[in-house]
Amino acid sequence: MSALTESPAWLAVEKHQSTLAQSTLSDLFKQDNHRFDRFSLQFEDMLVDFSKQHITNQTIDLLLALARHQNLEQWIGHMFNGEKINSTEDRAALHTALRSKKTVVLDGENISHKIGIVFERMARFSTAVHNGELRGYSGKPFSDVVNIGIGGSDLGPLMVTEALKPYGSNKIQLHFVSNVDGVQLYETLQHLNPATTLFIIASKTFTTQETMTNAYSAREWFVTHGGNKATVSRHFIAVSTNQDAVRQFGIETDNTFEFWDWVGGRYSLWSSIGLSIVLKIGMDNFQALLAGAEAMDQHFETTPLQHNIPVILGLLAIWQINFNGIRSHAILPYDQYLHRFPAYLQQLEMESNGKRITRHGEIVDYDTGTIIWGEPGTNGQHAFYQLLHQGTQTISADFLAPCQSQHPMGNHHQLLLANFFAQTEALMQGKNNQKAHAELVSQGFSEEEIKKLLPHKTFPGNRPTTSILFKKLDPRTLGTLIAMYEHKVYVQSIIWDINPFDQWGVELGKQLTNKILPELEQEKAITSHDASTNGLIYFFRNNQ
Ligand code: G6Q
Repeated sequence: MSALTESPAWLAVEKHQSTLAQSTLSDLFKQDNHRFDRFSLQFEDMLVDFSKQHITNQTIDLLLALARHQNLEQWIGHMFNGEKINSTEDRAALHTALRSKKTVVLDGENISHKIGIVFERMARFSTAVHNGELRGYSGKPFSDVVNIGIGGSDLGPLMVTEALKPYGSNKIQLHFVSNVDGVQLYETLQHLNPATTLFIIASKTFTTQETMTNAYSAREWFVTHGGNKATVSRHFIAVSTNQDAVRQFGIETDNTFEFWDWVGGRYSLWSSIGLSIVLKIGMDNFQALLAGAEAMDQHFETTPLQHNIPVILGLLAIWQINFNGIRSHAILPYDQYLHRFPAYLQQLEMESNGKRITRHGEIVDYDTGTIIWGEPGTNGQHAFYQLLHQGTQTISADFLAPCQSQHPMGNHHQLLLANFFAQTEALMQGKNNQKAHAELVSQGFSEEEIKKLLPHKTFPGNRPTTSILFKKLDPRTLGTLIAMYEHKVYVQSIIWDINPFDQWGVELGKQLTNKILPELEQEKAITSHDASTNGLIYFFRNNQ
């Protein structure tokens, strides 16, 4: 047993859970008319209702005691103060500095000043592209921008530009290429004109195999379809921390937008990795996105734990995962523009908290990261909600929706929200035998038919959900939402005593890829792997 799971704070939550498990969520609602007021928090235009979580006041008090036991308040301070909390890489995690209006100093250096310079360059660059001051080799203005990047250098800008489509300029069509599968680059390029296409090579390290392969192929396409080597520099720009590698690729320093090692990949959309965002929605909207995130940062840094939204959300996740055995969490946006939000949060949570070693190098004896997935409602309702309602595992979910549609049309939005509310109510209440029986009687079924159908028509309910409503999905609100989830993930990591800012787990596969690639290109006998891997390689070689 670890110090954490043996601690009085942990054991107290465990004991409380076994008592609380005897009542259902519906019971808890019946016992307390003020549940909604008690268990919901508001921040600016956003409401977070966690009353449909299986909790009482005591649950929150005990989880807060656990947070204090793990020194959560101090750790929040460590992050904002730029301490090297990414211990395995000996780095700070200062994505909050990118959106802070205060001056942030790291290792004696005013990093806010450096950030300001890059943001100014991004603004100037984007204006110059928009007003045609910067043009392609033929003299025509740019019409298309292709962001080549992967993981943190792709998912954030892609999610944000999809979410904020109504704020985007029609002058620029934005494309994202991430997969090393050549079909993605092929499908993107075949509709583009090299003379009016601008490529952003977005890579923190500028060594990522997928991104560099795509970047070299895009350059090859460019020089063989009308461009030439001399004009590459007008059409290729880089976003990176690795200036040397950028120069080696052939991109001038003037065309490079820097960021820094204290910005983690999956926390980098706020940095120059957001250049594609700026090109699409403009600097003012990007600043509004940053301002929304900063507002949430301040809330997280200064609000007492019991009223602190990311703290409560993080602790509820701990409650579900570690004390209620719920290891799958769905993100269900009732907003089509948020269709990439689940994928974005999947990386944020699973890459950050998918760890099994504590900060002190010990193997944990409790569950950490959870499985994050999801799709926009109402599509999910007609696909996988069946398992949420009647499957054998309990899955928790966040439901998200704006109160105002970006494009009101008839009663679509009311219908969308009616579905949202109905689903969370149904997941909570379920339908017992008695109710299902009465319904079948009223539908005219005979007792014999009812006997057969009844078990299939009942719903256990008691499925925990959190509802997040906001006025409108504008840049500020989106910034607030993303920062809220970033901090929620951080809170979980502190309780679990793990480092959420590294990602060593992606390394092993990369190393083996490098070993296998030459084997696919040769005729030599392959014996060095296990029988399955050898067999797969042979099958591929014989059929490629
Ligand atoms: C994110 C991860 C990872 C990273 C990609 C791309 O936190 O580190 O998703 O963003 O591997 O890395 P580069 O930006 O260095 O190409």
